[in-house]
Amino acid sequence: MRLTAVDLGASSGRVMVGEVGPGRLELTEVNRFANRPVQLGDRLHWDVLALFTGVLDGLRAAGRGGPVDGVGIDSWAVDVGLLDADGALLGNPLHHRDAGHARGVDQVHAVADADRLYQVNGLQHLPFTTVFQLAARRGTAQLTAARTALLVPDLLAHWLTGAVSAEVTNASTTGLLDATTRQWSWPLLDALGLPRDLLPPLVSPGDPLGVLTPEVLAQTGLTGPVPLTAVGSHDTASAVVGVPAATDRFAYVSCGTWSLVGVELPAPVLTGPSRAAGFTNELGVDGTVRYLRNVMGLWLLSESLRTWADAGLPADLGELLSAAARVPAFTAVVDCDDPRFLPPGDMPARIAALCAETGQTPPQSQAQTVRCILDSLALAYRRAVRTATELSGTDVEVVHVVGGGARNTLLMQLTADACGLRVLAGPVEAAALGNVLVQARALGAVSGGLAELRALVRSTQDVVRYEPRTGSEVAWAAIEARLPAR
Ligand code: LFR
Repeated sequence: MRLTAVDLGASSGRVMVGEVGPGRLELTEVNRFANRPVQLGDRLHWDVLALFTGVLDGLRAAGRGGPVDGVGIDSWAVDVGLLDADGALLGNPLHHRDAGHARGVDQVHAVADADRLYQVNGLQHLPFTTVFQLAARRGTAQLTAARTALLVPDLLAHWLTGAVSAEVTNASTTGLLDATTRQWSWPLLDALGLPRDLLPPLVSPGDPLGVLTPEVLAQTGLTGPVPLTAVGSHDTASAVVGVPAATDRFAYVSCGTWSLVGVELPAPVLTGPSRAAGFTNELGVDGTVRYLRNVMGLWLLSESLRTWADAGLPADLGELLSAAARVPAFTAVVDCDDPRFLPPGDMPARIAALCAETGQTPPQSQAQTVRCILDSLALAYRRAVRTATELSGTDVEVVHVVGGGARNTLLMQLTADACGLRVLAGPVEAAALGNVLVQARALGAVSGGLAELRALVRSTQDVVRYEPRTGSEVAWAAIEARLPAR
């Protein structure tokens, strides 16, 4: 079966063709396009029409290579497009790195304090969660006119098929879904004064969403009917499906712009210590819980590169990583989760300021800055993996790293050293693989549960193994002691 996966990330979108069948899983990229956020006045937006165009171009390219048997969409989470009563888009969706969302936090906490909120939605506190975004926009002309809020993959699915739905893995990141019942939390919505019909009916990965409209078929040259299937539409949910685990005892790092670090569980952990440690209970494919925390991730590196390029400094990632490998370890480490790193801006300056604040010598060179970022990320992964297992009462024997960061050999070795565990790095395109696998299963090309889907990833994709180096535990324990846990 020949399936297309639309996988949208914070800096680029991709359309991939997956050839899937028993023993077969091959992915080919047919379109990659930039995803450039747009600052308009004081607000940061997604250019969602440009993304839609990239999707159409990708479908057209997919069709040139053979028949297209289906489509699935995944993207980053949280952000929504608002539709008016005519179904028209009310402005471009706001980007979660827009600082204005945080204004909604107090408004939400006024009706449900942080403890209560965690009991309901099980989410780590992030100031940009959809519930805060919507609360911050209460009373605006736009939200008043809105009749439907659609998460980004659901918005694209709507434009491709006409379907109006909310896929549950992504819905679980909004803060408006009850982590226990896995339904929209009407009491929370009512308390916030948000209309219930703003939120569309929930669907699950594997559910059929409809077929591409005649207009889309005409625009892409595809021959219908082409079914659109709900997948784990939250990219992290699809990426976790694409983890090539051979055991249940694994932790994962989905390593892209964000790093999502955690374990897979059958049920949420809604305890006070779990909330205090910033752990989230997002939903995964097949009823699983993604018990994880957000680590600021490669954003620290990509924003540093952007800052250097803007200043006319060398910004070649490969060269900087080689230079960083030669820098002595642990010159300085920062808390990657400091909220000051969230918005776009001058990361090297922010890193230097944080080092000075914590009594460390700030990095002097670009290579030292890169090394500081990588050491700090590995330290954050160590803490998150250990805390996830402690709080959930699980035990892991391996850390799987998937996503673009799996290519970063220095970061992978540091992660193995810091966690004191074997790291299996790859596949890079785990989200697209998870996307096509869930479609393939729904359409009958493969069968089985997550274990069978992961076995297919394992037998078909390249994975690189990193073992922790002897003696590293002493060094990492010392560095951990230098930086107080948040
Ligand atoms: C990763 C991701 C994270 C989510 C963040 C914002 O791409 O989806 O899981 O917390 O983006 O939506």
